[in-house]
This record gives sequence, structure tokens and C-alpha cells, in this order.
Amino acid sequence: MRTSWRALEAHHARIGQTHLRELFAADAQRGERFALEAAGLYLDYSKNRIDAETISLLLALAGECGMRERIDAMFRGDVINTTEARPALHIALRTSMEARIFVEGIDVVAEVHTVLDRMAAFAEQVRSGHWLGHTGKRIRNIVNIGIGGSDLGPVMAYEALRHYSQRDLTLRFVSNVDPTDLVEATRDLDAAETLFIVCSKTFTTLETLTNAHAARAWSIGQLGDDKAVARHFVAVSTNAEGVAEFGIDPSNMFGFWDWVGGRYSMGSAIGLSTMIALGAEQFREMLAGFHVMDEHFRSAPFERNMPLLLGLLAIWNTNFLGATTLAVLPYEQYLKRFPAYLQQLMMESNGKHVTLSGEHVDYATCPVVWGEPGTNGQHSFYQLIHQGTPLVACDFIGFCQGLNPLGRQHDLLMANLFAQSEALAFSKTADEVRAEGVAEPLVPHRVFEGNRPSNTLLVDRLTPHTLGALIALYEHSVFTQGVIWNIDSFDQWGVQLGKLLAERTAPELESTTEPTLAHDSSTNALIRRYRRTK
Ligand code: G6Q
Repeated sequence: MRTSWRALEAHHARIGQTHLRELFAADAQRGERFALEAAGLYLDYSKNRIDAETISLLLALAGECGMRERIDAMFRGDVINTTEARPALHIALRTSMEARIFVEGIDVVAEVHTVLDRMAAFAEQVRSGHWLGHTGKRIRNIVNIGIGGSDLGPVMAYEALRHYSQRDLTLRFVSNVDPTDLVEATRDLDAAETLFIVCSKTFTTLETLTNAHAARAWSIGQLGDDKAVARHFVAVSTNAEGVAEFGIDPSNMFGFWDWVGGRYSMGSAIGLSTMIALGAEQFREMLAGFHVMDEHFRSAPFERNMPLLLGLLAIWNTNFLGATTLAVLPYEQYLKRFPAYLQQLMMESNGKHVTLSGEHVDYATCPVVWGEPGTNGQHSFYQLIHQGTPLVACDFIGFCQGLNPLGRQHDLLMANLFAQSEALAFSKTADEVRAEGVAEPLVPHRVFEGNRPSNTLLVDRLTPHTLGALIALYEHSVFTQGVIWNIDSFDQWGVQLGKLLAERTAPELESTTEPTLAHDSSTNALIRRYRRTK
């Protein structure tokens, strides 16, 4: 075990039970001391159960884990995704045109900008009405077909930045192989005005290809001509052969590279739907926001480095305080898909059980990530966060300026955010409850123990730029945690397993003759019952 890890354990034994009340009482400046600003985001981390020594011990842990070298390796394009033998170079998607990053002797930055320019030209044609459908009508509906990393980023970004989108375009997102998803997304659309973007890095994913084939049949069915595919389907993929086999003209394909992980790909051509909705300029603004945070992560001293500190605080909460879940609580309706996006980013990256060299870890890795926008969550699951038995770490996210001013509503929204993080941190003791005149039998029920850790991210305004910075903040926090846990944050063997298993079972459901089933008795019985009843 690392020396700094042991030192943190000893430190935890000393201050682990110290209440946030005491920590705030001991330092009148605590709220400003444990806060910092970067890339337009303000992070207040003072409501964590830490003191100055906690931070210096966590920084020592980062040093001991070789954090500097690992960050540099990522930015250089080294093969840091070792189980897939690839770099993880999402930072190259948003770096400046002048930068040079080489993968196997090829300058990837130049390639990134070539694709961005092609995307921009296409997006502009669609937005302006110059890209016409097969029958000569302009495109009014864009349906993105993709799943996981080829869906969650685009849908989250569209929802988050809807305020800035071209309102006469309808965007929809189809991911599930459940036919309801595609059927509901297309039932009121005119195929003559509908463009499908088929997003799949591999172009082999069962759900996406099944939906894409069904969408093609729907399109051709309405338009009555196979040739319609050329004007109504474009693809985003690394697999040009697969795209051509499907029948999409390679000139209507936007490429990316195997060094972009699915969940890190929304700044690549996978973001084509986002670019069509927002326009190229605002898409580039979003990339610029990512880039400012990337540069901050790369160059800021560790003690003022926002993603690094956020990652280290997660280590403290997970491994020393025992918080096994993280609630992401945006006080911004436009961020309604942000918790789902972070779920994949964090849990697929760091939900790992072995170290880089394959040894079983003997410490907890990624917490369960979940959340909902405030204030809605306050009327459902916040009860457990306040008074339940598990310790839930919380990230509150709020904006000083609302995008849709309406009376006092934005102030009311933010008043709730501030009040919640305050209530979670500070307790209401039995004596305080009694002093309010509460009858004795009810006193224990009205007590709040407090001492629940939270971060608050306060941002001036939700814009493409600040959204980019916010996502990059979490990406690099995830990376930081992965380095400390010594795991591969960029592979996803659990996801690959699911893809294989479904393909094995589907023929057993479909075969017209009784199949010989060789599963366990539970799975065999379920399959037989399904076959009888379907
Ligand atoms: C992301 C994962 C996974 C992936 C989907 C879709 O990091 O690898 O969510 O994005 O399984 O894969 P394709 O883009 O290849 O269809």
C-alpha cells in the first residue's frame, strides 16, 4: 500500500468524524479557501469533510501515483488504453489547429480539422435548406440513430443547448433496439423531410444496425425508391466498409478514429446532430470550452487544478468516507440528460475490478452515479440523502443567469440549490428541534444529522462554451480517479460482453424448431416461456 494512502487512513481516523459544522466554525474563510475558478466554472468544495491536511495528503497521493507523467502521457498520445492498445486522445478533438499530435506518424489534429470542416459544410447545407431530400423537399427532421457513446453525448448536448438551436428543425434520438423507440420517434414524421444520421464507431452494433435497417425500410417505404437513401442517410463511423455495405455513399460518411473512446466522442463527428442543431460556430464554441478546461488540467498547478481536485475529492469520499454513490444534481432543466451522460462517462470508465496489470483491486473503485434535475429530485429521493443510512456524495450544478427569465422563478430555483447544500452539510440537532416546539416523540424524526459532503459548481450562464468546460472537467476528474485506482479508464469489456451474449441468444428466440437450450435452468425456463407466449 502506498505511503500516502496509509497517511490518509490515519488522517481519516483523526478527522473522519469531525462535523462540517465544526470545520466551518474553525475557519471563517473556509467557503472561499476551498474554492477555485477555471474555464468559467466556479467550484466550491468547502462542504466536503476535509481540511487543509486532507488536501495536501491527497495531492501527495497524486504525486505518488505518477499523476504528472500520466497526464503528460495522455496529452502526448501515448498508448494509455493498454488493454485495447490505443491512445485516449479526445483532447485532440478540441485542440487548436496549430497544435500537432502524432499517432503512428500521422498528425491527427489536421485530420480532426478536415472532418470538422466537412461537418460544418454539411450542417450549413441542412440548416439553410440547401440539402434537399429525394423528392426535393428541405430537411426538417433529423433522427440520430446510435447507442451508448454514440447517443448519450449527442442527446445530452442537444437538450443542454436547445436554447441555442435552430427551432425550425426537429431533432430526435433513437437508441434502443426496442422497436417502440424508432416507431414513436418517426410516427409523425414525413420521410421526405427526414434525415437519419447513423452513428456507430464500429458499425457492427446490433441495436444501431437493426434500427438503421428499419429506418431505411421506413424511408424507402414512404418514398418508394431505393435511391432515396442517398439523400436521407448519412453515417458517422470509423468503419468505411461497413457503411458502404449498408448502402450509404462514403461521401456521406463522416469519420473518426479508434483513439476516440465512444463515451469521449461527442466532440468528434458523433456530434454531427449537435452541430446541425447549433450551427458550426456554436459547436466550435463548445469545443473551445472543452479546450480551455483541457489546458487548465494540463498546466495548472495541482493545488489549483479543478479536475484533479474534483477527482481527488471523489477518492476521499469513496475510499475513506465510504460513500458508494454520487448524486449529480443540476439545477437547470436543460441539463436533464446530464446525469445519464455522466453515468456512462464515470461508470463505464471506472467501473473496473482489476488494475492495469490485471490484479484484483482491494479497494472500492467507481461509485454508482445517478441524479435528476433540482428541484424535482427534492420531492422524491432527497429524503434519503438527508436522512437515509447511506452516505451520498452530491454534486450541485447551478447557473447565475437563467436562460428563460420568468418572474422570480430563477431565484427560487437557485434558492433551493443553496438551501439544499446548506441543509445537507449542517445539522439540525435534537435540541434545536425541541426549541421549535416539536413534541418529544417526533423529535428523532425531525433531526438532521448533516455532515453530508457536496460540491457546488456555479457557472455564470449555460452556453456552448461552459457546457464544453463542464464536460471536460468531469472527463479529467474521471481520468484522475482512474490513475489513483491504477485501472484502465478507457476500455469497456463489460459492454463488449453484453453485445456477444445477445447475439447468441437471439436465434434461440427466433428459431421455428424447438432449440436445444444449454443455459442454466432459470434462463432455459424463461426462454421456453417466452417462446410459448410470444
Ligand atoms: C463507449 C462504449 C459504448 C459504445 C456503444 C456504441 O465508450 O464503447 O457505449 O459507444 O456500444 O458502439 P458503436 O459506436 O460502435 O456502435
